[in-house]
Amino acid sequence: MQDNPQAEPMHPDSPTNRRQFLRGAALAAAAIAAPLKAWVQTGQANSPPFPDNTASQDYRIEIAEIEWELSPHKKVRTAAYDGQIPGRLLRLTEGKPATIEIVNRLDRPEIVHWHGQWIPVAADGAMEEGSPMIAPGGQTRITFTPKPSGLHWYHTHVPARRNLKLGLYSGQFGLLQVEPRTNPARYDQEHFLVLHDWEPYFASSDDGSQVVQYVCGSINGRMLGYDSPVQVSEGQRVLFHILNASATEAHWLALPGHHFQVIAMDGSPVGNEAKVETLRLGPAERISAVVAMDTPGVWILGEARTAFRNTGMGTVVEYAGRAGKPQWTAPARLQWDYRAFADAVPVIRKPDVTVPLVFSSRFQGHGALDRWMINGKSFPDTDPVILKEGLRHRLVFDNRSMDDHPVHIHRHNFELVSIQGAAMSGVYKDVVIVEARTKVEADLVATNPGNTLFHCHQQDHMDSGFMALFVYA
Ligand SMILES: [Cu+2]
Repeated sequence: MQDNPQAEPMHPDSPTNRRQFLRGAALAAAAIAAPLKAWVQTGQANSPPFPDNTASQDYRIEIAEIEWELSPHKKVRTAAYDGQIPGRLLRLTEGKPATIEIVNRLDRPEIVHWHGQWIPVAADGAMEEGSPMIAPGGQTRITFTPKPSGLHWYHTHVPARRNLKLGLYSGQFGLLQVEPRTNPARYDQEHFLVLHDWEPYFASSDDGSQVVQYVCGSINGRMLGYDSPVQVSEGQRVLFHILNASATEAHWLALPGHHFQVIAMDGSPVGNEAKVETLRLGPAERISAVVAMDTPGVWILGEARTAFRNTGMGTVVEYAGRAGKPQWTAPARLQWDYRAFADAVPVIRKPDVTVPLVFSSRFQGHGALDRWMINGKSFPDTDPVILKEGLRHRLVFDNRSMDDHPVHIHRHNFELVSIQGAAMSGVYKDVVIVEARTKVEADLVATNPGNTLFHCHQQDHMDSGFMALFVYA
């Protein structure tokens, strides 16, 4: 494990890459504006934060501009779903057809992507695949059969480019929980946590190119200290379903005195339900983890890095009968390795086809966003990848750049089969962080014909060419 950068212990407050260093500096200054004094009841309870509409598989989503209160001291104007952030939790049953009506009250075209679902192009919600856009003031109705089960989400798929009001910089995201026919998880309560960064702005990185930074962060649309606490009792097992809905930032989470037993990633049960002290979620990644509540107190569940936590990215876990100021203790190190959740003995399979995908960037000059390339070309000029139905395609993600990339495949998932040459199995994902200067291999079995978009989920990267279309032969 020594040679794997994912296993390198990092102090929570030391920079983990060049961009984080830069951001840490800017955020430290911004943090002063985020007082942690008012642990108020807001009425926007953490539990249950969402209406539970299990009776019907039919939903209506309205996209409109709103003013949203992240805290009594911080309001943002943003586009959102159904007047709330995050949008409503949609609970659907696997295999039972659902109809969703989407109304666009904005003055620009929009589109809603069903992230993690293996559904037809017409419903998937990616214009690059050929899904229809929803006209300004228009509406559409889509029908699909939810599959697979697990924690997924829905979000806008419009490019933002230099307009930081658009795409995932906005509040257009919500959770989709697809219930399996049988639910084997053992827990006393279930909580959903959605991370997001707010008030994006362009800043210069140390090499002169532009990157996006943020003034504040939230969990379930509220800054730390301004949401109702997660209320637990000693001895309970609490299942947290966590989504990172940030446009560009990976986040680290910790709950002092507790461990997370990871049971699923991106909605798929993992080969080994390992217990860890810190979680890392790249943009669009999901983790479902059980926490045994065995350290009574009032705790902050938050970004493990102080600069980010101080922008508001945290919530409070409060044991019954305990009161007082929420406590924070930094984890000893930031540690995350997908291989911890793999089968104990890897199942080795031979691919039918190997697909090399080399990621690189080109500096576009001072004050400009880098241009991103797959196999030397930027979208829309990237070469399409040809999939053959029924075959196992080994995707070789070769990241030759200095940035980490959370790469995402639409309408399918893939199984991680190696990281830096070490074989693994049993971890299925639809987003994987390929760290700077590393190689990850993942097997995609082509079972859902139709155009399939592959891209980096970092909004500024996908907008700058980091996309390719996979098409069935
Ligand atoms: Cu990227």
